[in-house]
Amino acid sequence: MLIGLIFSLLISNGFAIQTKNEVCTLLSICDNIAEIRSQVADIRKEQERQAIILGGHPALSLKRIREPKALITENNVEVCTLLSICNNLAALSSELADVRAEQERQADLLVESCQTDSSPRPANCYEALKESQKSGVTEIRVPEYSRNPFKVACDQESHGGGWTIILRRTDGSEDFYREWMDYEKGFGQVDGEYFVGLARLHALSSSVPQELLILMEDYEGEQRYGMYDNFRVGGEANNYTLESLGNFSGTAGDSLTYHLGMQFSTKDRDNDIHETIHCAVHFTGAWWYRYCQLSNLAGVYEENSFGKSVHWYTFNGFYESLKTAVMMIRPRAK
Ligand SMILES: *[C@@H]1O[C@H](CO)[C@@H](O)[C@H](O)[C@H]1NC(C)=O
Ligand SMILES: *[C@@H]1O[C@H](CO)[C@@H](O)[C@H](O)[C@H]1NC(C)=O
Ligand SMILES: [Ca+2]
Repeated sequence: MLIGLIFSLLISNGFAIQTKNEVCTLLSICDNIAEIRSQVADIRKEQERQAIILGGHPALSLKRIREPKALITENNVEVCTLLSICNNLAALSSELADVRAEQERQADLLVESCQTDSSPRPANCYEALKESQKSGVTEIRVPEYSRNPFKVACDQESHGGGWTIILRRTDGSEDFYREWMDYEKGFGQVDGEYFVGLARLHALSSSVPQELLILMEDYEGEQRYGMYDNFRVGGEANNYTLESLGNFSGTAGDSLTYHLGMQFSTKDRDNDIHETIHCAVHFTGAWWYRYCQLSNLAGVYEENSFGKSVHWYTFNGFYESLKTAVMMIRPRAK
Protein backbone atom coordinates (compact mmCIF):
# COMPACT_ATOMS: atom_id res chain seq x y z
CA MET A 1 0.00 0.00 0.00
CA LEU A 2 2.65 2.44 1.10
CA ILE A 3 4.91 1.06 -1.53
CA GLY A 4 2.19 1.50 -4.13
CA LEU A 5 2.07 5.17 -3.22
CA ILE A 6 5.81 5.54 -3.57
CA PHE A 7 5.58 3.93 -6.97
CA SER A 8 3.05 6.39 -8.27
CA LEU A 9 5.05 9.33 -6.90
CA LEU A 10 8.11 7.95 -8.58
CA ILE A 11 6.41 7.70 -11.92
CA SER A 12 4.68 11.10 -11.85
CA ASN A 13 7.53 13.17 -10.41
CA GLY A 14 10.55 11.52 -11.91
CA PHE A 15 11.58 10.49 -15.32
CA ALA A 16 8.46 11.19 -17.36
CA ILE A 17 7.90 14.88 -16.65
CA GLN A 18 11.53 15.81 -17.04
CA THR A 19 11.87 14.14 -20.39
CA LYS A 20 8.76 15.87 -21.60
CA ASN A 21 9.80 19.36 -20.62
CA GLU A 22 13.54 19.28 -21.12
CA VAL A 23 15.66 18.68 -24.12
CA CYS A 24 16.35 15.03 -24.08
CA THR A 25 20.09 14.73 -24.00
CA LEU A 26 22.12 11.64 -23.21
CA LEU A 27 23.23 13.36 -20.06
CA SER A 28 19.73 14.04 -18.76
CA ILE A 29 18.70 10.45 -19.53
CA CYS A 30 21.72 9.22 -17.62
CA ASP A 31 20.86 11.40 -14.67
CA ASN A 32 17.29 10.21 -14.75
CA ILE A 33 18.31 6.57 -14.73
CA ALA A 34 20.63 7.18 -11.82
CA GLU A 35 17.82 8.96 -9.98
CA ILE A 36 15.30 6.19 -10.60
CA ARG A 37 17.77 3.55 -9.52
CA SER A 38 18.41 5.36 -6.29
CA GLN A 39 14.63 5.55 -5.74
CA VAL A 40 14.32 1.82 -6.41
CA ALA A 41 17.03 1.29 -3.79
CA ASP A 42 14.95 3.40 -1.39
CA ILE A 43 11.88 1.30 -2.07
CA ARG A 44 13.86 -1.84 -1.36
CA LYS A 45 15.06 -0.39 1.92
CA GLU A 46 11.48 0.46 2.80
CA GLN A 47 10.43 -3.12 1.99
CA GLU A 48 13.13 -4.47 4.26
CA ARG A 49 12.01 -2.14 7.02
CA GLN A 50 8.39 -3.30 6.65
CA ALA A 51 9.45 -6.94 6.61
CA ILE A 52 11.21 -6.37 9.93
CA ILE A 53 8.14 -4.67 11.41
CA LEU A 54 6.01 -7.58 10.26
CA GLY A 55 8.67 -9.95 11.55
CA GLY A 56 6.24 -11.93 13.73
CA HIS A 57 5.25 -13.88 10.65
CA PRO A 58 8.04 -16.32 9.83
CA ALA A 59 7.27 -16.39 6.10
CA LEU A 60 7.67 -12.61 5.86
CA SER A 61 11.45 -12.62 5.97
CA LEU A 62 12.50 -10.68 2.89
CA LYS A 63 13.35 -12.58 -0.22
CA ARG A 64 16.73 -11.52 -1.55
CA ILE A 65 16.47 -9.62 -4.78
CA ARG A 66 19.15 -10.39 -7.30
CA GLU A 67 21.58 -7.62 -8.13
CA PRO A 68 21.24 -6.37 -11.71
CA LYS A 69 24.33 -6.78 -13.86
CA ALA A 70 24.57 -3.41 -15.57
CA LEU A 71 25.66 -0.59 -13.30
CA ILE A 72 25.68 3.09 -13.89
CA THR A 73 28.45 5.09 -12.27
CA GLU A 74 27.08 8.23 -10.77
CA ASN A 75 27.23 11.12 -13.24
CA ASN A 76 29.77 9.25 -15.27
CA VAL A 77 29.38 10.99 -18.62
CA GLU A 78 32.10 9.04 -20.42
CA VAL A 79 30.51 5.60 -19.97
CA CYS A 80 27.06 6.93 -20.73
CA THR A 81 26.62 5.78 -24.26
CA LEU A 82 23.41 4.69 -25.92
CA LEU A 83 24.46 1.08 -25.39
CA SER A 84 25.03 1.52 -21.68
CA ILE A 85 21.70 3.33 -21.40
CA CYS A 86 19.95 0.39 -23.00
CA ASN A 87 21.73 -2.05 -20.69
CA ASN A 88 20.89 0.03 -17.69
CA LEU A 89 17.27 0.41 -18.69
CA ALA A 90 16.96 -3.34 -19.09
CA ALA A 91 18.55 -3.90 -15.69
CA LEU A 92 16.30 -1.28 -14.18
CA SER A 93 13.10 -2.76 -15.51
CA SER A 94 14.06 -6.24 -14.30
CA GLU A 95 14.89 -4.78 -10.92
CA LEU A 96 11.52 -3.03 -10.83
CA ALA A 97 9.80 -6.28 -11.73
CA ASP A 98 11.58 -7.99 -8.83
CA VAL A 99 10.59 -5.26 -6.43
CA ARG A 100 7.01 -5.43 -7.61
CA ALA A 101 6.91 -9.24 -7.29
CA GLU A 102 8.33 -9.02 -3.79
CA GLN A 103 5.78 -6.37 -2.90
CA GLU A 104 2.94 -8.59 -4.13
CA ARG A 105 4.30 -11.56 -2.20
CA GLN A 106 4.43 -9.54 0.99
CA ALA A 107 0.94 -8.15 0.43
CA ASP A 108 -0.41 -11.71 0.09
CA LEU A 109 1.38 -12.81 3.24
CA LEU A 110 0.06 -9.78 5.05
CA VAL A 111 -3.53 -10.54 4.10
CA GLU A 112 -3.01 -14.16 5.17
CA SER A 113 -1.50 -13.21 8.51
CA CYS A 114 -4.29 -10.71 9.18
CA GLN A 115 -6.85 -13.43 8.53
CA THR A 116 -5.13 -15.81 10.92
CA ASP A 117 -7.11 -16.12 14.08
CA SER A 118 -4.74 -16.76 16.92
CA SER A 119 -7.26 -17.32 19.69
CA PRO A 120 -6.73 -20.65 21.45
CA ARG A 121 -8.14 -23.82 19.92
CA PRO A 122 -7.93 -27.44 20.97
CA ALA A 123 -5.37 -29.45 18.98
CA ASN A 124 -7.80 -32.33 18.49
CA CYS A 125 -11.15 -33.71 19.67
CA TYR A 126 -9.54 -35.30 22.71
CA GLU A 127 -8.57 -31.84 23.98
CA ALA A 128 -12.00 -30.50 23.00
CA LEU A 129 -13.53 -33.20 25.21
CA LYS A 130 -12.36 -31.27 28.27
CA GLU A 131 -14.63 -28.37 27.26
CA SER A 132 -17.62 -30.25 25.92
CA GLN A 133 -18.79 -33.85 26.01
CA LYS A 134 -21.05 -33.29 23.02
CA SER A 135 -20.24 -34.81 19.66
CA GLY A 136 -20.28 -32.46 16.70
CA VAL A 137 -18.26 -30.06 14.62
CA THR A 138 -15.47 -28.14 16.30
CA GLU A 139 -12.50 -26.06 15.21
CA ILE A 140 -9.07 -27.41 15.99
CA ARG A 141 -5.55 -26.22 15.32
CA VAL A 142 -2.55 -28.46 14.92
CA PRO A 143 0.29 -26.16 16.01
CA GLU A 144 2.97 -28.19 14.25
CA TYR A 145 1.03 -27.93 11.01
CA SER A 146 -0.49 -24.50 10.60
CA ARG A 147 -1.51 -21.31 12.35
CA ASN A 148 -4.92 -21.70 10.76
CA PRO A 149 -7.62 -23.65 12.57
CA PHE A 150 -9.84 -26.03 10.63
CA LYS A 151 -13.11 -27.77 11.29
CA VAL A 152 -13.49 -31.44 12.13
CA ALA A 153 -16.26 -33.56 13.57
CA CYS A 154 -15.74 -35.11 16.98
CA ASP A 155 -17.17 -38.33 18.36
CA GLN A 156 -17.24 -37.83 22.14
CA GLU A 157 -19.31 -40.93 22.92
CA SER A 158 -17.92 -44.07 21.27
CA HIS A 159 -15.29 -45.99 23.24
CA GLY A 160 -14.71 -43.19 25.74
CA GLY A 161 -14.90 -40.28 23.27
CA GLY A 162 -12.16 -37.86 22.29
CA TRP A 163 -12.17 -39.04 18.67
CA THR A 164 -11.33 -36.80 15.73
CA ILE A 165 -13.23 -38.06 12.69
CA ILE A 166 -10.96 -38.34 9.65
CA LEU A 167 -13.31 -40.08 7.21
CA ARG A 168 -17.05 -40.51 7.30
CA ARG A 169 -19.46 -42.34 4.98
CA THR A 170 -23.11 -42.23 5.93
CA ASP A 171 -25.41 -41.53 2.99
CA GLY A 172 -23.56 -41.34 -0.33
CA SER A 173 -24.04 -37.57 -0.63
CA GLU A 174 -20.36 -36.94 -1.30
CA ASP A 175 -18.35 -38.17 -4.29
CA PHE A 176 -15.26 -40.01 -3.03
CA TYR A 177 -13.87 -41.04 -6.42
CA ARG A 178 -11.54 -38.04 -6.62
CA GLU A 179 -8.06 -37.01 -7.57
CA TRP A 180 -4.91 -36.70 -5.51
CA MET A 181 -5.23 -32.96 -4.94
CA ASP A 182 -8.63 -33.40 -3.29
CA TYR A 183 -7.38 -36.22 -1.10
CA GLU A 184 -4.39 -34.18 -0.09
CA LYS A 185 -6.49 -31.13 0.84
CA GLY A 186 -9.57 -32.90 2.14
CA PHE A 187 -13.16 -32.54 0.92
CA GLY A 188 -16.82 -32.92 1.78
CA GLN A 189 -19.13 -31.58 4.47
CA VAL A 190 -17.67 -31.71 7.93
CA ASP A 191 -21.14 -32.31 9.43
CA GLY A 192 -21.77 -35.07 6.91
CA GLU A 193 -19.59 -37.13 4.59
CA TYR A 194 -16.00 -35.98 4.40
CA PHE A 195 -12.34 -36.81 4.34
CA VAL A 196 -10.06 -34.69 6.51
CA GLY A 197 -7.22 -34.61 3.97
CA LEU A 198 -3.90 -36.44 3.85
CA ALA A 199 -1.79 -33.42 4.79
CA ARG A 200 -3.82 -32.84 7.94
CA LEU A 201 -4.00 -36.53 8.68
CA HIS A 202 -0.22 -36.65 8.61
CA ALA A 203 -0.01 -33.60 10.88
CA LEU A 204 -2.57 -35.04 13.30
CA SER A 205 -0.97 -38.46 13.48
CA SER A 206 2.72 -37.55 13.48
CA SER A 207 2.85 -35.27 16.53
CA VAL A 208 1.57 -37.78 19.10
CA PRO A 209 0.98 -41.57 18.76
CA GLN A 210 -2.65 -42.22 17.82
CA GLU A 211 -5.25 -44.91 18.15
CA LEU A 212 -7.45 -45.51 15.13
CA LEU A 213 -11.08 -46.55 15.60
CA ILE A 214 -13.27 -47.64 12.69
CA LEU A 215 -17.01 -47.95 13.24
CA MET A 216 -19.01 -49.78 10.60
CA GLU A 217 -22.61 -50.75 10.01
CA ASP A 218 -24.14 -52.87 7.28
CA TYR A 219 -27.61 -52.64 5.75
CA GLU A 220 -28.99 -55.21 8.20
CA GLY A 221 -28.14 -52.83 11.02
CA GLU A 222 -25.26 -54.92 12.32
CA GLN A 223 -22.51 -52.80 13.87
CA ARG A 224 -18.87 -53.78 14.21
CA TYR A 225 -15.66 -51.98 14.97
CA GLY A 226 -11.93 -52.27 14.51
CA MET A 227 -9.28 -50.57 16.61
CA TYR A 228 -5.54 -50.12 16.02
CA ASP A 229 -3.35 -48.81 18.80
CA ASN A 230 -0.53 -47.06 16.95
CA PHE A 231 -1.75 -45.39 13.78
CA ARG A 232 0.52 -43.10 11.80
CA VAL A 233 0.48 -41.72 8.26
CA GLY A 234 3.66 -40.39 6.60
CA GLY A 235 4.05 -37.07 4.84
CA GLU A 236 3.91 -35.85 1.27
CA ALA A 237 7.50 -36.98 0.60
CA ASN A 238 6.50 -40.65 0.84
CA ASN A 239 3.00 -40.20 -0.59
CA TYR A 240 1.34 -40.46 2.82
CA THR A 241 2.44 -44.02 3.46
CA LEU A 242 0.48 -45.98 6.04
CA GLU A 243 3.52 -46.16 8.30
CA SER A 244 2.12 -47.75 11.42
CA LEU A 245 -1.05 -49.41 12.72
CA GLY A 246 -0.07 -51.16 15.92
CA ASN A 247 -2.14 -54.03 17.28
CA PHE A 248 -5.66 -54.76 16.15
CA SER A 249 -8.62 -55.35 18.45
CA GLY A 250 -12.35 -55.35 17.75
CA THR A 251 -15.27 -57.25 16.22
CA ALA A 252 -14.90 -56.45 12.52
CA GLY A 253 -11.69 -58.40 11.90
CA ASP A 254 -8.47 -56.90 10.66
CA SER A 255 -8.70 -55.77 7.04
CA LEU A 256 -6.15 -52.97 7.26
CA THR A 257 -2.83 -54.49 8.36
CA TYR A 258 -2.65 -55.92 4.83
CA HIS A 259 -2.17 -52.29 3.70
CA LEU A 260 0.60 -51.44 6.12
CA GLY A 261 3.61 -49.81 4.45
CA MET A 262 1.70 -48.88 1.29
CA GLN A 263 1.62 -45.40 -0.21
CA PHE A 264 -1.69 -43.70 -0.84
CA SER A 265 -3.18 -44.00 -4.35
CA THR A 266 -5.91 -42.11 -6.16
CA LYS A 267 -7.36 -42.38 -9.66
CA ASP A 268 -4.61 -40.09 -10.97
CA ARG A 269 -1.76 -41.57 -8.86
CA ASP A 270 -0.92 -45.26 -9.12
CA ASN A 271 1.26 -45.89 -6.06
CA ASP A 272 0.14 -49.47 -5.42
CA ILE A 273 2.47 -52.42 -6.02
CA HIS A 274 0.20 -54.22 -8.48
CA GLU A 275 2.16 -54.15 -11.72
CA THR A 276 -0.68 -54.39 -14.19
CA ILE A 277 -3.61 -52.78 -12.41
CA HIS A 278 -4.11 -49.21 -11.23
CA CYS A 279 -6.04 -50.30 -8.15
CA ALA A 280 -7.67 -46.93 -7.42
CA VAL A 281 -9.19 -46.88 -10.92
CA HIS A 282 -10.01 -50.60 -11.00
CA PHE A 283 -11.79 -50.41 -7.65
CA THR A 284 -13.10 -46.83 -7.98
CA GLY A 285 -11.70 -45.49 -4.76
CA ALA A 286 -8.63 -44.08 -3.06
CA TRP A 287 -6.70 -46.01 -0.44
CA TRP A 288 -3.38 -47.45 0.66
CA TYR A 289 -3.79 -50.08 -2.07
CA ARG A 290 -1.41 -53.01 -2.17
CA TYR A 291 -2.28 -55.83 -4.54
CA CYS A 292 -5.00 -54.50 -4.33
CA GLN A 293 -7.09 -54.42 -1.13
CA LEU A 294 -8.94 -55.97 1.77
CA SER A 295 -10.65 -52.72 2.67
CA ASN A 296 -11.91 -49.83 0.56
CA LEU A 297 -13.66 -47.35 2.83
CA ALA A 298 -13.33 -44.58 0.22
CA GLY A 299 -14.98 -46.79 -2.41
CA VAL A 300 -18.29 -46.06 -4.11
CA TYR A 301 -21.31 -45.86 -1.83
CA GLU A 302 -24.06 -48.39 -2.57
CA GLU A 303 -22.01 -49.91 -5.37
CA ASN A 304 -22.23 -53.67 -5.00
CA SER A 305 -19.88 -54.98 -7.65
CA PHE A 306 -16.69 -56.76 -6.71
CA GLY A 307 -14.18 -54.62 -4.86
CA LYS A 308 -15.62 -51.25 -5.84
CA SER A 309 -17.90 -50.85 -2.87
CA VAL A 310 -17.34 -49.34 0.55
CA HIS A 311 -16.14 -52.60 2.06
CA TRP A 312 -14.17 -54.19 4.86
CA TYR A 313 -13.44 -57.73 3.79
CA THR A 314 -13.51 -59.41 7.23
CA PHE A 315 -16.93 -57.87 7.91
CA ASN A 316 -18.90 -57.65 4.67
CA GLY A 317 -16.70 -59.26 2.05
CA PHE A 318 -15.94 -57.68 -1.32
CA TYR A 319 -19.38 -57.12 -2.81
CA GLU A 320 -21.84 -55.56 -0.47
CA SER A 321 -21.39 -51.89 0.40
CA LEU A 322 -21.40 -50.77 4.01
CA LYS A 323 -24.14 -48.39 5.12
CA THR A 324 -21.85 -46.54 7.49
CA ALA A 325 -18.08 -46.34 7.84
CA VAL A 326 -16.36 -43.85 10.12
CA MET A 327 -12.62 -43.64 10.76
CA MET A 328 -11.40 -41.62 13.72
CA ILE A 329 -8.25 -41.08 15.73
CA ARG A 330 -7.34 -40.16 19.28
CA PRO A 331 -4.01 -39.62 21.05
CA ARG A 332 -2.98 -42.92 22.60
CA ALA A 333 -3.24 -43.18 26.35
CA LYS A 334 0.25 -43.60 27.84
C1 LIG B 1 4.91 -40.63 -5.10
O1 LIG B 1 3.99 -40.75 -6.12
C2 LIG B 1 4.41 -40.26 -7.38
C3 LIG B 1 3.25 -40.33 -8.34
O2 LIG B 1 2.63 -41.60 -8.33
C4 LIG B 1 5.63 -41.05 -7.82
O3 LIG B 1 6.09 -40.56 -9.05
C5 LIG B 1 6.73 -40.93 -6.77
O4 LIG B 1 7.83 -41.72 -7.11
C6 LIG B 1 6.19 -41.36 -5.42
N1 LIG B 1 7.18 -41.11 -4.38
C7 LIG B 1 7.85 -42.07 -3.76
C8 LIG B 1 8.78 -41.62 -2.66
O5 LIG B 1 7.75 -43.24 -4.03
C1 LIG C 1 1.21 -55.42 20.36
O1 LIG C 1 1.11 -56.68 20.91
C2 LIG C 1 2.36 -57.29 21.16
C3 LIG C 1 2.09 -58.73 21.62
O2 LIG C 1 0.94 -58.80 22.42
C4 LIG C 1 3.11 -56.48 22.20
O3 LIG C 1 4.35 -57.04 22.46
C5 LIG C 1 3.29 -55.07 21.66
O4 LIG C 1 3.91 -54.24 22.62
C6 LIG C 1 1.96 -54.46 21.27
N1 LIG C 1 2.18 -53.20 20.59
C7 LIG C 1 1.67 -52.08 21.04
C8 LIG C 1 1.97 -50.86 20.22
O5 LIG C 1 0.97 -51.98 22.03
CA1 LIG D 1 -0.41 -50.42 -10.08
